[in-house]
Amino acid sequence: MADIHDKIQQFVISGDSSMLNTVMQMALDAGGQASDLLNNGLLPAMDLVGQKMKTGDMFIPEVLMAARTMQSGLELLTPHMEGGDSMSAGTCVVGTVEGDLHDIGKNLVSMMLSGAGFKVIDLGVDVKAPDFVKAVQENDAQIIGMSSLLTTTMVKMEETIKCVAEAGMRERVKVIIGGAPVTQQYADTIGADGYAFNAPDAVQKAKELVAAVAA
Ligand code: B1M
Repeated sequence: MADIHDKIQQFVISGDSSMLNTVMQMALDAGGQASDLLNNGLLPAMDLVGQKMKTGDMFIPEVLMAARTMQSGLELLTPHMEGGDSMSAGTCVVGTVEGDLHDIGKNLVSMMLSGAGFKVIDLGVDVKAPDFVKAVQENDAQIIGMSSLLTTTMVKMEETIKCVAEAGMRERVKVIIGGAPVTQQYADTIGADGYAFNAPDAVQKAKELVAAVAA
C-alpha cells in the first residue's frame, strides 16, 4: 500500500486531480479502505504541502491547486466513509471563522459529522460571529463547530462564543473548536465546550455534547 500512498501524495502536490482520482478509484476497486487512503495518503500530502509552503518551495497558486485536488479526493471518498444512523444524531452548524479561507479540515469535519448521522449546516468560510448565531436560531442546532487555521483568526472563536452568550443561547448550544493552531488549552481559555484534534475526534465530542444536552 505504501506505493499508493506515495502516488496520492505526488498527485496532490502536483495538483493533478484526474490522476489522483484514477489511482484512488483503482485502490478502492481493489478493496482499499477509504480511511487508509485518507489517513495515509491525503492528509500527509497536505502536511507536505504546508512544509513546502513554509520553505518557499510552493507558492499560493500551487497550494490552491493542491487544495482543490485534495478536495476532489475527499469528495471521491465521501460515499465510502462509514455510514451513520438513519435518525439524526443532532444538528451542527459548522464554519471556518471570519477572515479565514481554509476549508479542507472544516469540510472533513462536516463530512464525518454527516456520516455519523448529524444534520450539518455548513456555513463555509469567513463566517462572522452573528452568522453562526443566526444559523443556530434558524436550525435549532445544538452544536457550533468552528475551524481556524490562522493564529490571527483564532480570536474570532472567542468573539463567536461571546455573541452566542449575548443572544442568550450559551446554555443550550455547545461549542467545539479545532484547526491546526488550536489547542485544548486555548479552548479552556475562551470557554469552548470541546476541542477536537481531528475530524473523528470532532464527531466523538459532538456525540458526547449532544448526549450531555439531552441528559
Ligand atoms: Co494557508 N496557511 N494561508 N492556505 N495553508 C497554513 C495554515 C500555514 C500553517 C502554512 C505555513 O506557513 N506553513 C500558514 C498559517 C500560519 C499561522 O497562522 N501560524 C498559512 C498561511 C500563512 C496562509 C496565508 C496567510 C498565506 C498568504 O496569503 N501569504 C493565506 C491566508 C488566507 C486566509 O485564510 N485569509 C493562506 C492561504 C491558503 C490557500 C488559500 C492557498 C490554501 C487553502 C485552500 C483551502 O482551504 N481551500 C492554504 C493551504 C492549503 C494551507 C496548508 C498548506 C494546508 C491546510 C490544510 O488544508 N490542511 C496549511 C499548512 C498546514 O496546515 N500544514 C496552511 C489539511 C487539513 C485536513 O488539515 O485544516 O489542519 P486542517 O484540519 C485538520 C485539523 O486541524 C482538524 O481536523 C482536520 C483533520 O482531521 N480540524 C478540526 C480542522 N478544523 C476543525 C474543526 C473542528 C475539529 C477539528 O471542530 C469544529
